[in-house]
Amino acid sequence: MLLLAATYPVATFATQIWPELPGALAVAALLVLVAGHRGGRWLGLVIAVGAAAIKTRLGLLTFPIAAVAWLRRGRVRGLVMLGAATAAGLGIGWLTMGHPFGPYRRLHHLIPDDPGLVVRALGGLAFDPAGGLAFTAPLLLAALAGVAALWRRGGPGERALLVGGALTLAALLHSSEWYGGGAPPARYLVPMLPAFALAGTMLLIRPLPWRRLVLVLLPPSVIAWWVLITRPHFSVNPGDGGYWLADALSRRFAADGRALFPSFLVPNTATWIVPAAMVVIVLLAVWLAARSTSASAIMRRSWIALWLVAAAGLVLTLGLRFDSVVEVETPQVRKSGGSPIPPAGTVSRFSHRRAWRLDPGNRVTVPLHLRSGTEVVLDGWLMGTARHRGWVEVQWDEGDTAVIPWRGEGATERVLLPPPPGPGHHRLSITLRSPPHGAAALDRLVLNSGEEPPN
Ligand SMILES: [Ca+2]
Repeated sequence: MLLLAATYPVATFATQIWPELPGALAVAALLVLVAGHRGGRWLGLVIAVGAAAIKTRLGLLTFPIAAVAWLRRGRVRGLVMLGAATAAGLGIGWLTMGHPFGPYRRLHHLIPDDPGLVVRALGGLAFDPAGGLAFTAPLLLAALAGVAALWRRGGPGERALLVGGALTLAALLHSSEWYGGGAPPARYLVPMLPAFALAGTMLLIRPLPWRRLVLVLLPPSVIAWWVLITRPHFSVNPGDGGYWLADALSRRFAADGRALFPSFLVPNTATWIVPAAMVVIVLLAVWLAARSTSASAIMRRSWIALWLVAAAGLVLTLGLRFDSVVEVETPQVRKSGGSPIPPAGTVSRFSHRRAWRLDPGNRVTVPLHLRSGTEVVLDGWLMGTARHRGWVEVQWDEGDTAVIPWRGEGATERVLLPPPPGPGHHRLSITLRSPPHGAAALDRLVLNSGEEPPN
């Protein structure tokens, strides 16, 4: 319980404006009420309606639990009361927001219709660092292994909670905002904390050989709590596939850190490889712990060493991997002037084409790790007078400056840049020259290895 209270997400959301923790509290209070055998019906109804009045979505969790107390005292009366309470909850939404579900959602949104989005939402809620559980609350993800036991051994209140959790999850699957918007990771799952806690308890009370290994999963939650409480601006999801740790690594090591984190908003190779690797590692650890108590003890004792080795491996990979596509707007690129496209503050940045805007005289410096014989192509588009009279000044490291004409009116203009001085780590500076009222949007650098495979 202490672990749950003192780490992510409780200790983070407790300092923020989101209604998720009051939701979790309402759920916990309802569970206590329906666990008793008498009374609590009216209070339960008030809590359920109150939670739905704060946020309609919370009603999906609170009404099923409140229903337990009413339906066991007679079906007809219970249904009438629940119907009246549901109408009251929806009525409050209608009065305050113009529609029972608020301005964005409608009833048909409860049924997802895009299989690709369903996969992205489920994968993201589990593994996206900026929108899911794996990187900030891995203990909660591990607790899911106890859901079946909770269903079997729990009372009607716990089962109603799981039904409400499934409804809430289903209601997220239609939405490209499954990650909770600009919130800390997995915001929409936070009201289900009592379900995670009870499912986790189901694991801890059984003498499973690997249960004490869960200690290994504690550091990410503590670090996430500490970072987000001391640097609250990191808790705002940029919505562009970024994540504070990936971005800090990018800046610190002048390399593409985002390529190593599995974003489900801006999918990359890591989106499929990293979750698969995590699942394999966890299954391997469970298998080892089940086979040998000494292996389990060694893993448990060396939990800090395991994390340090993982962190060292991450930094080493960052330094050794070669770039293939580098987005110019990403954090490792040093910007001397210019502005982001779309502009700062744009919601759902992942749904827009993202670039860095250069006005005349502005410059970007891109750190690159190149294979031998790499050809560098700049993708972007031009605006204003730069479409007819634009140039870029290109410089590799401290070398000579090459001036290259860059003109055109296409949605994507490609320009071949001078060859790099050789393989390895280099810095490429690009400066825009154009008459006043010209600008260029630098989208990405595409690095084609010179050693094409023979056809
Ligand atoms: Ca881009």
